[in-house]
Amino acid sequence: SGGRRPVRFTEPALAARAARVLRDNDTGAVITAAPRLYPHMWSWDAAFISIGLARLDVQRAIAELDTLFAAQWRNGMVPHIVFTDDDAYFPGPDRWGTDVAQDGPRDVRTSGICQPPVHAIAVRRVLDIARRSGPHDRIDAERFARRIWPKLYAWHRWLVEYRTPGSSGLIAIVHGWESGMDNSPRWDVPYDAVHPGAALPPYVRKDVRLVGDPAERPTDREYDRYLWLIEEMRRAGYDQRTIVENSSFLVGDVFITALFAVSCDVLLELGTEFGQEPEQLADLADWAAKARAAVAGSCHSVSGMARDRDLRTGRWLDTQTIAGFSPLLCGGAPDDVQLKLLSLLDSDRWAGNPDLLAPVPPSVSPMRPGFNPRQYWRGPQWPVVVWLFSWAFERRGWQDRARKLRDGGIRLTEDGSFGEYYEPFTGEPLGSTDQSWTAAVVLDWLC
Ligand code: 9WN
Repeated sequence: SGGRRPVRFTEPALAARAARVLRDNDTGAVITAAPRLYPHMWSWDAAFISIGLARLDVQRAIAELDTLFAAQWRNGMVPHIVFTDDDAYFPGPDRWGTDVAQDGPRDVRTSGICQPPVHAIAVRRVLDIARRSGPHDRIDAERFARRIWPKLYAWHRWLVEYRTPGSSGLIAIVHGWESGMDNSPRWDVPYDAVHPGAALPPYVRKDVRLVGDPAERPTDREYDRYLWLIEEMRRAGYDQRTIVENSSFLVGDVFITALFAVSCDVLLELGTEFGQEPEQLADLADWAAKARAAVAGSCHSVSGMARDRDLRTGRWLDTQTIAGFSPLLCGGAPDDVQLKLLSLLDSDRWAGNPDLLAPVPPSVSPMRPGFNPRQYWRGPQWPVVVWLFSWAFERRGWQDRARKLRDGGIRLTEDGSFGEYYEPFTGEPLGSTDQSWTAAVVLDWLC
């Protein structure tokens, strides 16, 4: 592996490079997710980016989250993309056609789906950092937290109102992009049931031209399905009830459900501190408990791994991926299940695999058939996912484990390229470089 990665920056040099990536990706209005491949604001990227920004400039961190929430739909949904006027990304705002949506925002163009609810976590982190950085930052961040709280609450309420159909208690997604793990093998079975119709308007991908090797991106077959689902939603006028009722893809996402549980906890803590309405606080406690129970209830009786559920067929999806460790993020699984998951995580099937350059869990187990070390969510390691587990472990009081993941995350990224994802054995950066959220989580680890 040394051959491919001759460079190892010292921590101060790495932090300086990370800060430069965030500055360079700043258009003045938003920090784009990546310089060429992703020239817009993405929802969960913006949350992580604000955490990194808080280490540099609390005002700028606040502005980023304010910009995202200015694009919040009137029904509460936080859209997965807020478009800039750059047209280098496909599908752009015209293809999404959300202008027909009744609930869409008026002044900005957005996509018509959402992404994982990590925003309360970001607000909490920005506030904590600001409180340590000085009285002005503290006052600004407290004002901001009060101001954004009702918007966060509305976003969480939207997920409960529109996205917990049926009895599984899992939060449902209507497109793999909503999971943030687009082409994860988690979605292979449900995508097999998506049949792009003849009415799918033709399109030309732009992403494959912007990466070193198109094989690092999803396939054309996958893109046909991604685009077909957009077509279905467009035809439904982006009406949520219609979409959840009819779309050809409806899956209970266990990873989102776990993040939702812990985000509700965080939002409840913030709301308690800032004296928000008791009824709303009670809602959050209730939503967190239900989400946690749904995650625990999804665990496989033998492996202990948490599972997604295809809500169109009612079948559990047994594909083992990083999402199987979701109960470790939010807690609530029985002790024996939790122990099983922790030892699995440490084993050679996951983070303990001796061939990994950095001992952090890949998106899919290197021992699983179909594992692809170079393709997107089918094998590579993703620094943001490592950050989420290290953050959650710290919160749960598992300091040693949190530290190990943080150190592994630095090992993975110390070449200073800020890859979108990494080949787990060689540490080669893949997808985009100078990816904003990678730079942001590295900054958070280093400060
Ligand atoms: C589609 C921006 C986003 C991330 C996702 C990641 C990737 C987009 C794409 O990039 O998805 O939303 O075009 O591949 O999978 O998690 O938010 O970084």
